[in-house]
Amino acid sequence: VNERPRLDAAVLAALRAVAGEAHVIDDPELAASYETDWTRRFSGRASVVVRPGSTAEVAAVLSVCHDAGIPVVPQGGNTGLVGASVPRRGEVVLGLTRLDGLGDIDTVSAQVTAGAGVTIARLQDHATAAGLLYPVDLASRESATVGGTIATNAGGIRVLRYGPTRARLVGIEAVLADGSIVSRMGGLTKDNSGYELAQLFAGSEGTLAIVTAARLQLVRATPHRATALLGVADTEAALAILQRIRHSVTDLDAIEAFYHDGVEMVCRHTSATPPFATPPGCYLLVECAGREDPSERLVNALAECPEVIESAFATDRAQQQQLWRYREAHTESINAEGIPHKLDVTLPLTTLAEFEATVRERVAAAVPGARPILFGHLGDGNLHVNILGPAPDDDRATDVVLRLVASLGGSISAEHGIGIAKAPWLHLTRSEADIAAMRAIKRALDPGGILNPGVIFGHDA
Ligand code: 2HG
Ligand code: ZN
Repeated sequence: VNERPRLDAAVLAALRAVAGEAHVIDDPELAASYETDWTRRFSGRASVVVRPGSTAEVAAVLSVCHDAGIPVVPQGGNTGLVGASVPRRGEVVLGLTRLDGLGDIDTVSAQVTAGAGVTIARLQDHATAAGLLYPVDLASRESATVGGTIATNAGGIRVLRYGPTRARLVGIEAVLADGSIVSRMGGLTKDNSGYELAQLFAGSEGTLAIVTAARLQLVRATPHRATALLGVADTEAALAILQRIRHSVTDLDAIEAFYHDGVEMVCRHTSATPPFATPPGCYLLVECAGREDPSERLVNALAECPEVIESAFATDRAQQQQLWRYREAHTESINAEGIPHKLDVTLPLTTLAEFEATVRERVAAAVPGARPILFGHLGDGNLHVNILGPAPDDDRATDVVLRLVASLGGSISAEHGIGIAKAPWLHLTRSEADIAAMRAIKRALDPGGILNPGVIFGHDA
């Protein structure tokens, strides 16, 4: 596993001719950061890391790999959490961060063309400077890229209002397994002329095509923001508030939930002070954003909610960021305590409280001493079940959690994808016919199976 697999000399020379010496990396130290994922749970050796600088170069690399039957793992910011962006079996890693072209904003259509390697933070700043908003937002914004977030159909904290990444996509440029380029970047909002490839590639996790650029729809800016952190008794109470404010409060952007154990851990790792003197069982972070100040409406709406035990409001950016830290620092604090099993799951709102109440004991029964930490996007019914304790290859806790999710009508992935991590459990929430249809698409577009092998369907599939 630790040996660097050797590429045929002619293939290596061809890759060097395409991308240039400097962008074909096989030096172990330089390659290392491409070979381990963000959680440290997944790692492997790449035969080589290739960093093409244009769509044409991506196409040429794919063409070389296709003809030689060499598998390729595409990688953007390497912030994925399901093991899909790092090599497993000596694949070529295709680093896409050099594709960082960012076009001028077309203010008439409120659209922009961005290269796959543009980071979400940079895209957001670019939109904001033009008085617009790129509303896909997630804690990894400084590293996560346009291409990676399309490949995973990333969600984040504002899905409630704006939908996931696929809702932003009005055009795509991508390279297919054989090196051919498909490009529909005209920015047409309506275009029913056959299969919609942009939407097919969104969420395909690098298994159908390599996204090299996209045409993205922006939205109106919402410069006024109001944020509330609430302490409530439990998930039931949080859901009651969600139900009440969801339709009554306009401009609702985010409704996030987390728990006492998570906040305690975040405070330990970030040296923040706990938000409330008496820790509540459950925390709810609610944010509104609009063209006018939404504070009063938010405060009034929450005053009508008897479930609120504690509350803190923030209207200036620094205070808001402080409240968000309790939520967003969960991921890094968990990583500081160990190598987690990360289970991003979604449930119908009708069974979510039952899931939350049951999952901890199920995990404890499966792996004594295992520590589940839950948080997530309550407004979307999306919980991130992080489990510390089990060894990286011990799947017992994962198995009980994903089976519980399936039995309660949920899905084993809400926004992170299936990757390598969840491939063995895909059948729990996708039917045989579903999987057969997906495989047929995969075979049609990538008959040699060179694009991100093992992802979604598993290695032996
Ligand atoms: C988030 O919502 C991300 O912060 C990461 O989806 C979740 O670390 C996780 O499990
Ligand atoms: Zn999330």
